[in-house]
Parts: sequence; structure tokens; C-alpha cells
Amino acid sequence: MTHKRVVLRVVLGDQLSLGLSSLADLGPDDVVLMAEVMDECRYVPHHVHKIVLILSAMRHFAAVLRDRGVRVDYRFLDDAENTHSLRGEAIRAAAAHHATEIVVTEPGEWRVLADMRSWPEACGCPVDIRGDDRFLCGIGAFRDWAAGRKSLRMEFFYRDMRRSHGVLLDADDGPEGGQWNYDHDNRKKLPAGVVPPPTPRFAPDAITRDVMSLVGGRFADNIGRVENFALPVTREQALAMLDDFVAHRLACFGDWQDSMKAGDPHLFHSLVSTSLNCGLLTPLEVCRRAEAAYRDGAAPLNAVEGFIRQILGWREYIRGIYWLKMPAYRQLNALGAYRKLPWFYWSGETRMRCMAEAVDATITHAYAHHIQRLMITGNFALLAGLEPDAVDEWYMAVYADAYEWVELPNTRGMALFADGGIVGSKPYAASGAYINKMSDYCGKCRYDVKDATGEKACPFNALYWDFIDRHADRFAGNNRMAMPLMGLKKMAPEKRAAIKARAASFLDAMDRGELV
Ligand code: FAD
Ligand code: DLZ
Ligand code: SF4
Repeated sequence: MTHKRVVLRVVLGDQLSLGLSSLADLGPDDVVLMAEVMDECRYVPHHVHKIVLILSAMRHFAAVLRDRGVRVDYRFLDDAENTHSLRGEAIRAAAAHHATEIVVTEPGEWRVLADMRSWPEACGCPVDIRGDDRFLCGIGAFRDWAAGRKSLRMEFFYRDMRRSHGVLLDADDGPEGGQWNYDHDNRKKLPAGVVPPPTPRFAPDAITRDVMSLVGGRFADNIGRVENFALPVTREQALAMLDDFVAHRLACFGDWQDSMKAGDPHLFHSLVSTSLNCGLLTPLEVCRRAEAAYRDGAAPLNAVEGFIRQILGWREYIRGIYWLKMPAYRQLNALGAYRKLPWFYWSGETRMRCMAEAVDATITHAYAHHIQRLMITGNFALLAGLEPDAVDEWYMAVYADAYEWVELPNTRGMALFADGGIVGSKPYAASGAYINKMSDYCGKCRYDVKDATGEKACPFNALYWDFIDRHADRFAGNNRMAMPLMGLKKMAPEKRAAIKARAASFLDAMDRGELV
């Protein structure tokens, strides 16, 4: 007896796009497999909002496919026979449907791709792993771009992306407005009187409520509370988030992109990363919407260019670096950082108001904006020499938009400089002065941002100079570090010694688990 040709199409939890390459040539007898599995829910201790988001968005996406007449084999987390691994579910489904082939879009994480390479033998049929063309720069295309270059700076990649995708170009195919980069306009502090608009919250429907109770029960020890979950879980909701951003926040995005304000982690940011990363939005449509707002006169160029740079530039570049450099990238620790992660990263219990603000937002919303991630929690980890594996695990666990392809180069590369300068030409190290300039945090902090050595001195000040001192030899040849190295050289020896003593006593107290 001969079986029909049944292709099993495996769709992962961050592949929820109707235009997905693995769904391109779907036949009437094909089956789509979607599987909720424990392995993916616990390979890091995800924030509960991340698990609710993925499982609810998967269930909604399965319903959309079924409405379109697609045969979906959906495996729930509490199914008794669930093997709790993607591989195990692929094996079971291939057997149950007599699959003659498996088709899947390449996953977002190296560990999953490595596992998929064993699927042909395990499942007893060929496995076609297709490129993920939701990204605008394929893995091979990035490799070609990188080949032979001495340095892989984002800026040049971004310009090529603008040109090749025809985004924000003028009539002569040059950059709109005559410049590629408007960053110098985008570093303002939010004035005290400006109140950013509220950001949309999406009330959970019956599907999401079911998932919330499942996740609340199974992952009670994970960070966050399911009760305040309000993220977009459908394409319609994701589009509503994008509409709201374009209508109410995009115009101010540029000016206050780097600003921080106590009690408001969202400010004028878009909040589209969770939807982009699980497939509810595509990067090109988001960039086109922003460009249209500029062409219609609804948003200025510095805002729109600044926003598009994040998506067409940084997001694609970061993903390119991940696949270019893995698996070795995951082991890099160029600055030899070995201090254990302090507990306040998980609890928010610290006297440093900037850290408490960033961690509290993270616990409450599974979100903090880019400058909080880079210049507060990331900067502290860099200055204090926290161990990159632990820092990576934290960033992977706490944010609803975290997947290794985007988390790892941002954390190990951009924030920690543990890649030795692949992503950034210099470390993003800053003292309290920067935080004070860009936020309203310091005024009510227990520490004094103007002091570096006293009992109440802002820890970021002593840690900053201690960091420069510890790595002075390494940075000696780096032009971009000339200023701080000169500052260190000019510092009176007694002051230098006092700063080092303050840094050491602060770190000792932190290591002992004292409230710092
Ligand atoms: P906006 O500020 O409105 O920016 C718009 C979009 O640009 C984002 O949605 C995102 O898709 C993209 N973007 C902006 N900056 C970056 C960047 N550096 N890398 C990649 N995409 C970018 N982003 C993630 O999506 N997942 C992560 O796990 C993640 N981890 C990070 C860890 C660290 C240490 C740092 C410094 C940054 C990290 N980022 C991560 C990048 C960035 O902070 C988030 O994308 C952003 O804060 C998401 O909020 P938003 O959608 O409001 O972004
Ligand atoms: C993040 C996540 C979670 C929490 N759960 C699942 C799941 O149960 N099933 C699934 O297919 N995907 C899940 N995901 C997303 C995967 O972790 C993601 O596809 C891989 O990390 C590759 O990017
Ligand atoms: Fe942070 Fe220092 Fe400002 Fe306090 S004084 S909020 S620790 S930068």
C-alpha cells in the first residue's frame, strides 16, 4: 500500500507569520505541527509574561490557520502524551501522519538548529530547513557583507540596507534629508513637564486567560506575575500597538529615545519588539509605516530615521552577528569578568535608584527600554565585572522579547564588551554623570551622584574609574578611549587610591549580599 505525500510543517512559537517560508507551498494534505513543550518553557527561567505571550499567541495563530482550512496538529502543554521536546513532538507527529517530509523555517537559536540537524534520522524522513525571509538580510547575505571586512560596524551595514531596500532615500537614491544619521538630535533629556501618552494594554480573552492560569500554576516560581499580562497576542493587536505608536509616540521617539524617567519605562518607545520577534509583525512593514508617517508630515526625520535605524539597522545587524559568530560567541569573556550576579537583579532590592527603577520595570512588565538595558543594568554589569554567562541568563529570562539571536550580541557584545569589540568599537561604560544627565533618577537617590569616594558616593562613579583603571592596558591603543584614559592619568594618586578603595568596599558589601 502506498501512502499519500504528507508534508509535516513545523511552526515554532516565534514563527507566527502567515508568510512564513515553511508555509509557502502548503498542500491540502499537509499538516502543520505546533507544540507547546516544557523544554522551551524552561531552558531559561522565563518571565511568566514571556511564556503566556508565546503560548497564547501560538493558540491564536493555530486558530487562524484552522479558519483558513489548514490541518493543524496542536500539542498542548498539559497533554498526557506530550514528550516536552520539539524533537520528540516532531518524531511523534511524523509517525502519526505518515509524513514523507518535514519542512521547517530555520529557528532563531543555534541550540535549536543543532537539534534539528538530527531530525532526519530521528523522524525517518528528510527535513527541509528553509531560510527565514522575515528578516531583511539573510544569514548568507550577512556573511557575504562581513567577508573580508576589518571591522563590522553597524553604520555601514545600515546604509547598505537603506539602499538595498529603498528605505528613506531621496530622489537621487541618497539619504533623505542629506544625512544617513540623525543621532546627534536624539540625545535629549525629557523635560520635567512632558508626560508621555499611555501605552496600549490588551485585555486577555478566554484563550489568554486559560494560558495565564496554566502558566500561573506551572511557573509560580518564575519572575513576574501573570495577573497584569497585557501584551499583544494576535496580529490585530500587534497592528493596534503599531498604529498607536505611529499616531502618538513616533514623532517624539527621536528626541527622547535615550531619556529615562522614574515610574515610566515606556516613554515614547514603540513596544513592538515582542510582536516582531514572535512573527506577529514584520520588520519591513514596521519600517514602511514609519516612513509613511514622515512622508505625510506626521513625524520629523530625526524621529523616523532614528526608529528605522533600530530595526533595519541594529536588529538585522545583531542577528547577522549572532549567526556569523556562533557557537564560539557564547563563550567569549574578553574582559575576564567573573563576579557573580547580585541578587538585586532578580529582586530589585537595591538603594541605587536607577537600578531599582530598571529592575522593577522589568519584573512588572517584562520590559525595560534600550537605554535602561544598556546604560543601567548593562553598564553596572560591565563596570562591576559580572560574569557574562549569568548576565546573559538574566537578560534571556527577564524580557518578553528575549531570544538568543537578539539577546546574546546585545548583552555579551554591546553591553559587556565581552566580544572584545566585534559589536562596539568601545565599551558603553558610563559614570553617574551620564545617568544624571539623561534621567530624573539621581535627585531622590540615597547616593550622591556628585561624589565618587565618600560613604554615600554614587557607586557608578567609583566603579567607572576602577573599570578604566583595571583595563587601562587593554584600551591603551583604542582612540575612542583616549579621553577617559587621559582623565585617569591626570587624576591625583590619592584620589585614584580613594576611588579604588570605594569601589572595592562597595563590591565587597555587594558580594556579601548586603543592601547596597
Ligand atoms: P524601540 O526602542 O521602540 O525600538 C524599535 C525596535 O528596534 C525594537 O522593537 C527592536 O525590534 C529594534 N531594536 C532596537 N534596538 C535594538 C538592538 N540593539 N538590537 C536588536 N533590535 C533592536 N531586543 C530584543 O528584541 N530582545 C532582547 O532580548 C534584547 N536584549 C537586549 C539586551 C541588552 C543588554 C540591550 C542593550 C538591548 C537588548 N535588546 C533586545 C534591544 C532593545 O533594547 C529592545 O529591542 C527594545 O528595548 C525593545 O523595546 P521597543 O520595542 O519599545 O523598542
Ligand atoms: C519561547 C518559547 C516558549 C516559552 N515555549 C515554546 C513552546 O512551547 N513551543 C515552541 O514551539 N516554541 C516556544 N518558544 C519559542 C522557542 O523557544 C523558539 O522558537 C526557539 O528559541 C527558537 O528561536
Ligand atoms: Fe544611580 Fe548613582 Fe544616580 Fe543613584 S546617584 S540613581 S546610583 S546614578
